[in-house]
Amino acid sequence: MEVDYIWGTTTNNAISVQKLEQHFRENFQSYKPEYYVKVPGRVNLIGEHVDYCGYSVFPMAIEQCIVVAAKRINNQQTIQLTNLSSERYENVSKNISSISTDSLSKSPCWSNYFLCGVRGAREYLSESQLRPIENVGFLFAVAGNIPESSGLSSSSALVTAAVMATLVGYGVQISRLELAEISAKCERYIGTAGGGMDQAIAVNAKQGYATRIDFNPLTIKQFRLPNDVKFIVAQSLAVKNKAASNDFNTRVVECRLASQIIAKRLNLEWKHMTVLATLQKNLGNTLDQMIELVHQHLHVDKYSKKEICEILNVSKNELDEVSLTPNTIDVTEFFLHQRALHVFEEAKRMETFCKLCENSGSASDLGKLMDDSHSSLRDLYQCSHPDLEELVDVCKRGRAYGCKLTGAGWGGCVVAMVPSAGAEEFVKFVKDQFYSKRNADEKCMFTTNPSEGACAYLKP
Ligand code: ADP
Ligand code: NG1
Ligand code: MG
Repeated sequence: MEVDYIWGTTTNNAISVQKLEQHFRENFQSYKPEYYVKVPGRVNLIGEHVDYCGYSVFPMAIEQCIVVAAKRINNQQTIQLTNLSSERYENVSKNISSISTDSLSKSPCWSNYFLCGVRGAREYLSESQLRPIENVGFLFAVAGNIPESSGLSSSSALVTAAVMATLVGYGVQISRLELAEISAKCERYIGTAGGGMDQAIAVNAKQGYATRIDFNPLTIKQFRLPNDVKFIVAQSLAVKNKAASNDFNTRVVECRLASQIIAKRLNLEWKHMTVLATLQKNLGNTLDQMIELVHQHLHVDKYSKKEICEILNVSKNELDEVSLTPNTIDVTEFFLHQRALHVFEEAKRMETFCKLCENSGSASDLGKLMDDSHSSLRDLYQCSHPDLEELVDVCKRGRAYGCKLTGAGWGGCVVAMVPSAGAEEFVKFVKDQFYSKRNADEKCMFTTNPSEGACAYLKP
């Protein structure tokens, strides 16, 4: 009997390559895949909602992943897409050279995430590289077991897998850092103004390690986690597609406006200060000094668009152009003090967390930082959800050292740090207290083992 290779082996819904290959053949006239690409999801331990402000993050890859089975087709320009979950994700066929950024931002449907990646890969190529492959099309079949819209970065695994599958098919070599950067750039075509954490960890993760990611320039440093604790991810069961509303981009824009208003108050070139870390760099300040500036220059009450225009001395149209995204121009109120305070304090927590990991700090100190991160996300950043709050409460009662939402929030998952010796008891407690009332099963929770980053295979 042929061996079936599976990915995401410790999870109940591991991906079977046999099934994916069979699906590929059924949908694509009995052709066999030529190669495979696998890209993992991630869980972020600390440094939440700071990457797009230029601050560092501390995620690790999870075992759950996106797998793409692929084949090049000569003498045609189409790309054909199919998904193993065909009841949820319809087949799509598209001319490869006519993927427009306008059409990608119109709908966050699954195929548009994939096409963002194909477009991003093609933008990376020069005219002379594109010419000989003008008449190369692709067959792609996708399978995934990352819980979707749950803060574990299924979207970026999908986009990054599409970039890789396209470049591998074209025979183009690329460094991991470049791959992460182009994947982050092209995922923005879907409409979310994310910072690049998800794609950077998906590509650069190393088995057994958490990764510190710094931006501008993108740099990666691997860290061992304490071995007497386990990190457990649990779904709140509330889901949130980040590109389907303007909540995520509103936070990005609030941070941008906070940065620009402080810059204006300090007589700096405010239009260039689109990112809080750039403002800090220009001022040569410490994070504590930045926190002082938030208290001095940003009021706690909401800002209206009119007030912001008056402070910056611009028209509404100019503000739309300089500071807002297409889906935030109709937002009427902005909370700048709270968002900027979260970012600077979270950046401090992330630095402390890394130092504690390096110097064998205590689990309770690490856990306290995770708890503080969560409180700040709930109260200052307002990106939690009532079901997720109930889950955090259960995790704390189950004696987690620390627990926080992971990813963008508004639902999704929490990550809890628990003593290794008490992990089994913890899982049982959360099942009893949270999942049993919801008739949900044990697939909703898993212990994470830091996994390897993206790979391409000729055979699985
Ligand atoms: P996440 O927190 O998981 O990144 P997003 O809202 O950013 O959530 O993206 C979720 C979207 O990604 C889904 O709505 C779907 O369009 C796409 N997606 C994720 N996983 C898959 C998959 N296995 N197959 C097809 N599309 C997927
Ligand atoms: P999720 O929830 O996985 O879509 C988002 C952003 C990250 C980061 C986190 C919050 C994208 C692709 N991802 O993740 O860049 O800002 O939220 O820390 O925009
Ligand atoms: Mg996402």
